[in-house]
This record gives sequence, C-alpha cells and structure tokens, in this order.
Amino acid sequence: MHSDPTEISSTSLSRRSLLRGSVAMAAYALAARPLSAFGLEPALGEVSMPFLDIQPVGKMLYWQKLANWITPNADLYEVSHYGRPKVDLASWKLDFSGYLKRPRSFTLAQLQARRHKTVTATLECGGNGSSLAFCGAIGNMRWTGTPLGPLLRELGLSNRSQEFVFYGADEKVEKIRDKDYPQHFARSLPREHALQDEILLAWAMNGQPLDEMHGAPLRLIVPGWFGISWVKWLTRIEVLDRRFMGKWMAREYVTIRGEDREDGTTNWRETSVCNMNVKSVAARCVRRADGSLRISGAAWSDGTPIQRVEVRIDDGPWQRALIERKPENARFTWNFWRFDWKNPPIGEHTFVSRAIDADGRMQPGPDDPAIKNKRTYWDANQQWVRRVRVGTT
Ligand SMILES: Nc1nc2c(c(=O)[nH]1)N[C@H]1C(S)=C(S)[C@@H](COP(=O)(O)O)O[C@H]1N2
Ligand SMILES: [Mo]
Repeated sequence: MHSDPTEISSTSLSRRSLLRGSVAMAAYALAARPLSAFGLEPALGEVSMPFLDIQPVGKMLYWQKLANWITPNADLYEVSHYGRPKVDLASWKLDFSGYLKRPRSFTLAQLQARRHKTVTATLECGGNGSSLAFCGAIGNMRWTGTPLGPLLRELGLSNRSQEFVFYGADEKVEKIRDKDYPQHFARSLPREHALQDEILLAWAMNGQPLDEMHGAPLRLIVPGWFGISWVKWLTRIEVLDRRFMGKWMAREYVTIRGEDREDGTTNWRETSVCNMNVKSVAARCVRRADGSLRISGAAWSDGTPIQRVEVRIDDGPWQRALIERKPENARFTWNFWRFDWKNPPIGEHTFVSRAIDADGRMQPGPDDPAIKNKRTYWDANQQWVRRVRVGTT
C-alpha cells in the first residue's frame, strides 16, 4: 500500500525537476495549482484502499499511485520494438527526401533555432489495456519541439507531396513476402494530418532533453494518435505520392474486428491502429473521514472532449462522475474525474467507469460486440471492472 507522505514528497520532487527545465517554464506556471484540487491524493484522515485486481508488470504507470496530472518522466512506459539503437548525437542530423522542392537536412541546433512550441499530450500505446499486466502504457506529458508543418512548407510541397514517412534509427531484418529486407522502424501520416498545428518534432519531455529510452535526440509527437505513430530516434522524413504500407502501418498494429450485419453475415474488417479510443480508468480509491469512498481516475479520447464519465457500483445504475477542470487548456490530454460513494456497505464490491466523448463515442463494456468481436490485441478500450473490499475500519 502507498502512504501519503511518500506521495507528497514525490510530487514536490517532480515539481522541482520541472522547475529546473527551462523550456517548460511558462506552461509550468499555469499548472502549478495545488494538486489536491484534483482529488487524487488522500488528504489527512483519509486512507488509500487499493483495488484488489491490479497486476502491473514492468516499467509503466502504476494507476494506484496516480497523483500528477503531468506524468513524471520516470513513470513513463517504454516500447521499443527493435531495441534501443545507438545514436551518435554528435553526427546526428534529420534528412528530408522525396517530393519536396528544396530537400535538405537539419542539425539539432538548426531545429532548435526554429520556433519552439510546447504541447501537452497523452501518449498511449495501442496495446494498452489489452491485459491487466499491460495496463499502464500511458502518460500525460509536455512535449517541446518545433512544429512540423511550417518546416515542410519551407521545403516546398507539390501536388505529389501526399504521404510523409517517418523513419527511426532502429532497424531489423524483416521478412516481406518471403524475402528478407533490412528495415528501419517507420510510420507515416497523410499530408493533411502532417500539416496540423499540434504535430511536433520534439527534443524535450517535461522540460528535460529526451533520453535514450524515449527517442533522443528527436521524436515525432502525434497528439490524439496512439504511440505507434510517435516515431523515436527520428533520422529521416521521406515524402511520397502514395500510401506507405510498412510493417507498422499495415502488418503489425492492425485490428481485426467483426461487424455483424443485418443479413446475418459478419464483415471482418482490418484497420491500422491510428487515433486513440474513448477510454477511462478508475485509478484510486480512498476512504474518507466520514466513511464514504472517493473513487478517482482518468478519462481520455483522441482530442475530442470528454463529455461525461459514468460509474456503476456492483449491478447498480450508471451514475455521473465529476470531471475535474484541467490545469491547462489542453485538447489532447486526459481528464481526471472523481465519484463519492456515501455509506458503502461492508464487503467486496465491483466498480466500473465508462467515458463518453463529445462525438457520442462510448467506452464499450467487455460484452459489447466492438470488444467481443475484436480478434486482435490492440484498440482495447473496454471498461475495466475494479474490485474493492470495504472493511469495518
Ligand atoms: N523508432 C521507434 N519509435 C517508436 C517505437 C519503436 O519501436 N521505434 N515504438 C512506438 C510505440 S509502439 C510506442 S507505444 C511509443 C512508446 O514511446 P516511449 O517508449 O517513449 O514510451 O513509441 C513509438 N515509437
Ligand atoms: Mo505501442
């Protein structure tokens, strides 16, 4: 179990380390409100009640300790499919090639001399939530870099500049149609998406330079899209006039889902893991001085605002949770929410939350066809049923 003093000190530590970073100073001033305003940390006289079902494995966010709206760098998960490449920072540069009128390369200093922008965005792995062991592959961080759109426009776009492929330094030999080919990790974005304001070439996370694990010296930031698009250790951006079908677009990180049709047939649809789904998690449960339980957690979508979070206790009705005001006016970030349960009866109970976004997308239950007919691992946004035991003390 996690005690209050530890959390308070780790919170102030992360604040101090934030203060040390210079790039995020302005944004930091906005977020420096007391965290108790978020209701996620037990106050004096309150007791943490761990959920009984959590089984975090490995380096990732431990929901039971969730306290900061901004995830401290040390709590961020890692997914590196080809392992971490050795990047020589002294000779590193970013190359542009393909359908650009004035292709060239940039050193890190040249990129950093351009306009800086900090975007707060939730990074989530497309496989997050697929099992209880892999449920914390998410973090909400401040990313600082230079916007990609203006840079691409300077390099000169033509009608042929339709698809932007982002290559990492990491590589492996992959089998494609029965033959072996050396491949760099790569993902692509279509033109209209690549030019959006929020897309960054980022060198800092929460005001600290990116470290080796998270893509130093430069990674792509694609707010609202799953982590698979956020290419780390960027070395090359190539502009094509047609769709890119590399492994991580078209063969891995694909979702196969059956849609039952009215004529009794099933349409098995294969899609690429792209924008994030509407989702919520009950992270913490606290017993308050008056004996009530305060349950709190996070809810997020793909940049679409969260409209409601509802909770259900045992087999009761869905009830509305309170959504906390965000400390920043940040579109691509999670919301924190809470729900107070007065007079919880002694014994074991289930507690589940569901989020609904402004487009009316609702987080599915485990028996919803969207989940039941999903045959692959990714896009697992089903409601997470938590268990809690209310004792006599
Ligand atoms: N070059 C490269 N970029 C990558 C990956 C990778 O394997 N290689 N993994 C992707 C996936 S699947 C995720 S979920 C995120 C994880 O980012 P993190 O390790 O910084 O948390 O990075 C993405 N970017
Ligand atoms: Mo991922």
